[in-house]
Amino acid sequence: MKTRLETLCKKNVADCTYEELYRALLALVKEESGKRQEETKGRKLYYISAEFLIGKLLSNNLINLGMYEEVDKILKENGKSMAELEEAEPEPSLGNGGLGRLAACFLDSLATLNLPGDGVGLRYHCGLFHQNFKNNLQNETPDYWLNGAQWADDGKKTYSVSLAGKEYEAHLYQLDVTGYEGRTNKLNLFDLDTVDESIIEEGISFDKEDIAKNLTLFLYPDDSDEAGRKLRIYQQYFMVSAGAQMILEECVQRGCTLHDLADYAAIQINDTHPSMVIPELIRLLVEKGIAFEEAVKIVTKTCAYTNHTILAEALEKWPEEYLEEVVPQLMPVIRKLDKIVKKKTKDESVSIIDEDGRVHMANMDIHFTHSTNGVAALHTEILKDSELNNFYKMYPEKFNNKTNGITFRRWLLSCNHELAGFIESLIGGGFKKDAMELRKLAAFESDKEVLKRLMEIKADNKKKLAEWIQKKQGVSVNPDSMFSIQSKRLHEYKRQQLNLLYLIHQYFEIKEGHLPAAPVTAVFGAKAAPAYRIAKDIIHALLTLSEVIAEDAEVSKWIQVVFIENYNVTAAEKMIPACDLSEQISLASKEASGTGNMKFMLNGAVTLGTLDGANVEIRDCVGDENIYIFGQNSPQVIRRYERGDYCAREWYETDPNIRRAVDFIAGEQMMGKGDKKSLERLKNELVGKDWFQTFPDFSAYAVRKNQAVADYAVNPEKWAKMALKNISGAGFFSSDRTIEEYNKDIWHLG
Ligand code: 26V
Repeated sequence: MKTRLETLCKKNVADCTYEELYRALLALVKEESGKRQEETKGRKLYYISAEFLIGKLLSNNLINLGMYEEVDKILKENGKSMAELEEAEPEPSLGNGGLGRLAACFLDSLATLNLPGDGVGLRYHCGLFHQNFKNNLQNETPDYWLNGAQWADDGKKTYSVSLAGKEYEAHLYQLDVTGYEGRTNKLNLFDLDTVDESIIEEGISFDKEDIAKNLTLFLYPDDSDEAGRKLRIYQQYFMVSAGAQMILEECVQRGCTLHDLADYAAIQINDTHPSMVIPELIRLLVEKGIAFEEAVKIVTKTCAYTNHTILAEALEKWPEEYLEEVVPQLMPVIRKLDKIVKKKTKDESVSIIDEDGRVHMANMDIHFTHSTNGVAALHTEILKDSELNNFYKMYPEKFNNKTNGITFRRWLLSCNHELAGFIESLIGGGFKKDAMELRKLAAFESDKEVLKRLMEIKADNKKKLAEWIQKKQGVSVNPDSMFSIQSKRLHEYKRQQLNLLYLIHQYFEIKEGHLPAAPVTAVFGAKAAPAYRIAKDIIHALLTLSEVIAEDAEVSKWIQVVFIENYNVTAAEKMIPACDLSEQISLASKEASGTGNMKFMLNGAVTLGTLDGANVEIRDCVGDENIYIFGQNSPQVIRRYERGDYCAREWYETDPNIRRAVDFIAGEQMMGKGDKKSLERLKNELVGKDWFQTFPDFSAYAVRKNQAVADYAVNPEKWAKMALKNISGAGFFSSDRTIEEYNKDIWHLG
C-alpha cells in the first residue's frame, strides 16, 4: 500500500502534504471500492431523498474496505496522523439533520448487508449554510464544500427535465457507497451545469428567480417567501424527474418490460420532498404506452413512503397554481389521482387537492404507495391513532413501523476507536456485523476494572473534545466537569429553551449558595433555519448567557455554556464520544424518533429525556434505572392540546422559579450584552404562547437533571455501570436491523 501511495504521490509519504495524501488515498479507495461493485439481480432499491448527510468519507471508507489499520500505520511511521489527514477533507454539506443523516446510515447498511440499493438526490453546490457567530447572533455564509478533490465522479449522463416549459439538463454525478466487508452501491446526485455561484450576494442571499443559475445552489433555500417555495418545487421535480428517467432506463437495460417495473425496482420516498416521483413515473409510463390505470397500479406497487414528522407545518402542501406554473405536465396526473380518491371516499380530510386548491403531498403518498411507515414505535402509533387515523382506517395494511437506526461503523468504529477496541477486547469483534452481540457486555457490569477503563476512555474523549474546542473556538473548558450535550437542529419542539431555563435556574441557585454536585459544561450544537426567528433568538440567548456566566467568577466555577459553531457530522463525531449526559428533551409526541439519542447511548452517555420518539425504545432496552426520564407523556401532551387550555402565563405567574428564569432572559445582565429586541421577543414568546409546553416540564426537568449530576459526582461506579448498560443495550438501534426490517416487510430486494 505504501508503494501504491508513493507512486500516486510521486514522492515519499513523509514528504507529502496532507492534501497530497488525501488525493492519493481518494484514488486508492475509489480503485478498491470499484472492485466490489456487483451485478444486480432481481429487485433493486432506489432511496430518493432531498438530503444525504454523508459526512467525510475517507476514514469511513478505509474502515469499510479493511484498509484503515494499514494506512494509519503508514501515516504514523512517517510522522503523520489520521486526525490531521481528516482535516484535509471537506465535509459534504448535503443535509439538515436527522432525516439526511438517516439516509446516509441506510446507504451504509444496505451495502454492508450486500443489498442492491442506491441513493438518488441532488448535488447542492453550497449545501446547507456555514454557521458562524457574530455579536452572539447566527450568521449564514455559503459552504463551498465542492472546492477540492471530490468523491463523486462525473456519471457522464444527462436527463432532460422540463421546468416551467423550459428544458434543463440534469447532469449525473455518482459516488461509491462502500459496505463494511460488503458490496459497493452508488449515490446518484443530479446537478445543473449552468448553476453559478457568483450570483450569491450578501450572506446566502441570491436571485431566487434565476432558475438556470440557482437551481442546485443551496439545500432548502429560505422558503419564507413565494419565490423560495417555488424554488423548492423546481429542485424537487428536477431530482425526481431525472431520478425516474434513470430508474426506468436501468430497469429496461436489465430486461424490464415496464409492466413488471415492481419486480425490478423498489422506490422509497424519504418524507414528502420526493413525492412528485409518483405522478412523474405515471406520466412517463403513460408516455411509453401503458394505460393510465395500469400505470397507477405499477407505481403504487413500486413506491413506498416514510413519514418523518407529525408537525403539520412540515407536511408539504403546494398551491395548485405553483405546481401549474413549475410542473404543468404533472397537474393532469395529480388531478386524475385526486378524482380516484374522491370517488373512493367522501372524507375530505384524505383528499389530495383540498378545497383551497392545495396539493397535499403526504396524502398522495399514502394513497398511491403500498407502504407508509413511521420511524419509531410511538411515532407510528400516533400516526395511526391520530394524525393519519383517517388513512389508517382506509388502509390498515399499509401502515408499519420501522424504528430508525444508526450505522455503528461511523458512530462507533470510526468516531471512537478507543472504545471500539476496548469492546472488541472484551467480547470479540462480532458486534461490528451483529450489533446485538453488544449484549455480551452486560456480563461486565460489576467488573471494577472494566468500568474503570470505560471511564478512562470517556475522560480521554472529553480531553480531546476540550482541545478541539480550544483550537476551534479559543474557549477553554474543564474536561473534569460533567459534559451535558444537546446537539440537533434548533427547533422549539426540541426545546433547547428548556435547557436554557434550567441553566439560568442553576445560576440563581449557585448565587444563593445551593451548589451543584459537580461542575457542568453544557455543550450545544445547532443550526437554526435562516428565517426561523425564535430559533435564532434561542441561539442568541444561549450565547449571551454563556458570556454572562463566563464573567461571573462565582457561577463559572460550576457552569459553563459552550455553543459549537457550525455543528455538522464532523463536529458530532467529536462531541458524541465525549458526552456524559445526552439531552433528549423534546415535547413528548413531537420528535418522530431522534437518532442522536442512539449515537450518544452507543458511546456510553446516559440519556436525560422525555418519553418521546425512540427514547421510549431506548428505555425499554436499558431499563428504567439506566435512563433519566421526566415530564409529561405523549397522551398527556395530546390531551392538553385537545383541551386547548394551556396557559403559559399562568405557569409563569404561579411558579416563582419559572418566573425568575424567564425574567432573567430579558433582565439587566442579559440586556447588557445581548440584543434587546431578540431577548424580549423570546421572553414574550414563552410567556405569551410557549406552544411546545416548556413550563409544565420545567421543574421535573430540573429535579431529574440535578439527580443525574449528583449520581455522576457522588457515585462514579454507578454512573460507569449505567454507561456500560447503555452501550450493551444499543444493539437494537443499528441501522442494519432497520434495513433488514425494511427489506423483509417492504422492499424484498435481490
Ligand atoms: C421540518 C420543518 C420544516 C418547516 C418548519 C418546521 C419543521 C419541523 C420539522 C421538520 C422536520 C422534517 C422531517 C425531519 O427531518 N424529521 C426528522 O427525521 C429524523 C429521521 O427519521 C427523526 O429522527 C427526527 O425525529 C425527525 O424530526
